[in-house]
Amino acid sequence: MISDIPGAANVTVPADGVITRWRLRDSVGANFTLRVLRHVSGDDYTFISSSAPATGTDPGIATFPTQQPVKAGDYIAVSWDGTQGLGGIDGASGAAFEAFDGIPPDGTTATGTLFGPNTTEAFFNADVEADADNDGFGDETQDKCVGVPGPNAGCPPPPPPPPPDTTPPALTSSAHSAKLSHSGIVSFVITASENANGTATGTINVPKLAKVVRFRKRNVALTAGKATKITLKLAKKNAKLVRRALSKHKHLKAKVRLSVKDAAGNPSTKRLSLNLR
Ligand SMILES: [Ca+2]
Ligand SMILES: [Ca+2]
Ligand SMILES: [Ca+2]
Repeated sequence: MISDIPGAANVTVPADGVITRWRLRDSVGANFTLRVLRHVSGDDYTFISSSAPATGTDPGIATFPTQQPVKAGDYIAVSWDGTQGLGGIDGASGAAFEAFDGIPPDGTTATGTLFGPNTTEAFFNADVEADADNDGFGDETQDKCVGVPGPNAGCPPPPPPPPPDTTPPALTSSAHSAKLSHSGIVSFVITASENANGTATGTINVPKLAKVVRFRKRNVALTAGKATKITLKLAKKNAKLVRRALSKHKHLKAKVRLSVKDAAGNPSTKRLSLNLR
């Protein structure tokens, strides 16, 4: 366990931010971790965080990604379990370090032993990036949404999907009567609360003839909130028959039925009873 101490400015964090990568040089073995330490007093330091385990390269420089928030004045250190060799240079002018027994867990405070000055300088360093939105993602290379905090690579979570539509369209019409044209057409106006598609049809009961005549079924497309005129048409011979009954002052009704579904498939039916004139 090693950490250079005050005076070795290259291992104190200059500003609040996030460590985004770190390096080992001429180091042998696996299970090195980069530690962030916060000075308490004297030789006491609190261990704040740990990188993922890393394997050194000797000779050479090995670089590792990490994501460790830091505050100005924090220290960095390297932990290892004793089987590895951390690269360094002995007798470096001004070099000093604190050594800790074992590998203190994150969140604990441990007391180190000071070595130096003019002792070993260890070969490790780290890059700190600003984290202006304080989301733990370095703003230069990690944060995909700089200035907006969020847990997904520095971005806010996507909005939740809208709840499924389980409400059928509401159909309204104030039509109570309709004129039957000579060609056998009736029309009326209907409004749906949301876009809906379906069919319209209807019947006219002509009691005198003991006969029910039927309008041709037709497709309807309703637009949300828009009054839509629906026309239904009788077959030619039925039109003539109903016109004749009407002309004899019979009271006849067209029973109209609309069956539609919204985009989610929720069905809705509307029945109208129209006095024919
Ligand atoms: Ca950020
Ligand atoms: Ca962000
Ligand atoms: Ca709906």
